[in-house]
Amino acid sequence: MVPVRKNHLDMTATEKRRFIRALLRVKETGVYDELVRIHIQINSGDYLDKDGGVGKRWGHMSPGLFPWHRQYLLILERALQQFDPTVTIPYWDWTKDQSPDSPLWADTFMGGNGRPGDRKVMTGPFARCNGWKLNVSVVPVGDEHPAFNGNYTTDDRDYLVRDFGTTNPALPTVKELQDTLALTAYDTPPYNYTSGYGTETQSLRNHLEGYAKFPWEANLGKLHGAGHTWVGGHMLYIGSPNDPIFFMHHSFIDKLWSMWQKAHPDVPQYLPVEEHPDVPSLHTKLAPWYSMSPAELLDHSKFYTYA
Ligand SMILES: [Cu+2]
Repeated sequence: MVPVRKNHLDMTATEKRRFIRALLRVKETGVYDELVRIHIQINSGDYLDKDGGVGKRWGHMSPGLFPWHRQYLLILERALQQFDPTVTIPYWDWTKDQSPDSPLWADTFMGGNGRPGDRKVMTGPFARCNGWKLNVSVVPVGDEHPAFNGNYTTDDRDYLVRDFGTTNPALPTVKELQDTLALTAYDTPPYNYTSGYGTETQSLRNHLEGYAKFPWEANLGKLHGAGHTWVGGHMLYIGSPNDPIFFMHHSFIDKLWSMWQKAHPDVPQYLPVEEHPDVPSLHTKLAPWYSMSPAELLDHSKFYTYA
């Protein structure tokens, strides 16, 4: 039987408790921090290579966004299941679940916003005072916007930071999501942060990632980007997996990818198909694991389903 990922709003108190307990165990083993390290390494390389020429952008500003994060989440999910086979990564549907008072941020689940001033998270299982210690804490260096900045340095703060609604006051709307899911091209050259923006071509990937927008939209940084920036704090930059909400955010992104596939079965499900110098092609095994390609990750239903 294939595990089922659920909207956290549909989970029982026991299911939520088991998810949190498994997360805390995986943190203890060091596997969690290893995943944070991998994300920083890959994300940094992706951003530094945003205009191409350095190597491949594996998981950001790249068609690899969806398959790369799918494999990344699967690694966490399997680690969680070693402790508790019933656990899956729930998702957060931020088009509907937008209140800071959502059960999402309860003390028994994800914990709340950071406190005034230093924005340190003080409640819930991921508060420093309750034992959640950041071992791979980094901050960006330089003036570039965090969503483009691949330069980082060690941060002395070993606690989680959140700052709801400050960098970005609005979570995504149903309309921007629907218009994005209606796009018919998975991605388009040059397969970076400019794909499908201000042109006749399209890029589901770049619109969902948040670097492209429709003429009626005011700001860049929507959908995937907006989820990160609304939570703020660690979710703003490359150390974002330090905040476990990262995984629930990306679980929803992963679900959206599968919804798009279902809605557009007759177009190429991944591009590029041919070998490409800057990004993974359909059959490129993804770094840093080199075990699965986008082609092998296209169908999630062999790994899990969505309720
Ligand atoms: Cu990422």
